[in-house]
Amino acid sequence: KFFETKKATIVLAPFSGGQGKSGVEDGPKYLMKQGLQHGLESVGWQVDVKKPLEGRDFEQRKISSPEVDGKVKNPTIVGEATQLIYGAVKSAAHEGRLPVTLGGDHSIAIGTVSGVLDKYPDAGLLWIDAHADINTLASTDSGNLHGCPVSFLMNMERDSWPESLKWVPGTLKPNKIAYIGLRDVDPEEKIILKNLGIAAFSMYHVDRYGINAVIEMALKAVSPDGKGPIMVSYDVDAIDPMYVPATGTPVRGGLTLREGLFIVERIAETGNLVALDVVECNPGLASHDLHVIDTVQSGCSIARCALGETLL
Ligand code: Z70
Ligand code: MN
Ligand code: MN
Ligand code: MN
Repeated sequence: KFFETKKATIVLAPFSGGQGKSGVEDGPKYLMKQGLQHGLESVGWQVDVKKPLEGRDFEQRKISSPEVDGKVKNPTIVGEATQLIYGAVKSAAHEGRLPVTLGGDHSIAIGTVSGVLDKYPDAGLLWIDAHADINTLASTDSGNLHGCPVSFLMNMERDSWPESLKWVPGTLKPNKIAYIGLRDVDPEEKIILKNLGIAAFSMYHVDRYGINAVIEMALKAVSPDGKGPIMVSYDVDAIDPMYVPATGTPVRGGLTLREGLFIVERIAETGNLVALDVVECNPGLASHDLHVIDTVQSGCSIARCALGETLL
């Protein structure tokens, strides 16, 4: 049992520097306005809110002084922002609270996962995403760091890292991560996944075995005895754009909304969840208001289900 009393900390991470589009930094504001905090309270959690990026001007810096280091975009602000998020998540975890971090783009998971691993070094990580986000600085074609967080978390090619990211401990082991929802993985990422023997369940596996079997296999992969702490880093683009249209890189053929919620309901049922990220909600990319509401409500549902809603 990881929580004596049900206390959570919502960590707001309004950051867009891991990719090129604007709007994803408004994700936390929309999720909060939709009632995410009240939703978690209604499921029985005491909730406080931390704003580690408050008063910083990352968005301004990204726009007014875009940085390119080789092919990597905006490494300085990504390093600074993720280190601040790391501090907030780490302290919440050490206080015995469950951090729920709201992105922002997925580069913020460099901070959240590192913070969680500081408290729970053997935590298993479930990465729910259409994308593998495991490019190295050598393999990335886009140069967007939201496509690279897992390679930093696993300490891959540290010699190539920008100065700003050298704070990252990089202690995640390949047998402690499993993916669900993959369907847009770069050729070099496929080679990395294969070489490291990482448990990766694509949409093919969801269709082949069903979501229930896939989540059991993913849990088994990261925690064979079923007792270890579990962190979920949930990119909303794992869910099909027909349910979650307002995201930076929509890829058709994704999880149904029910499959997407079932994953976190099942993890809630284990009682082993120790942290959650909900990332890549970009209200600015909606073509009309209903798309914003669908996307933001889906994000709120993910958080409530992960923290125990619908369990009788
Ligand atoms: C590609 C890259 C990515 C999200 C795009 C895409 C990565 N593999 N992740 N959108 N959420 O740029 O590295
Ligand atoms: Mn992602
Ligand atoms: Mn993605
Ligand atoms: Mn490449």
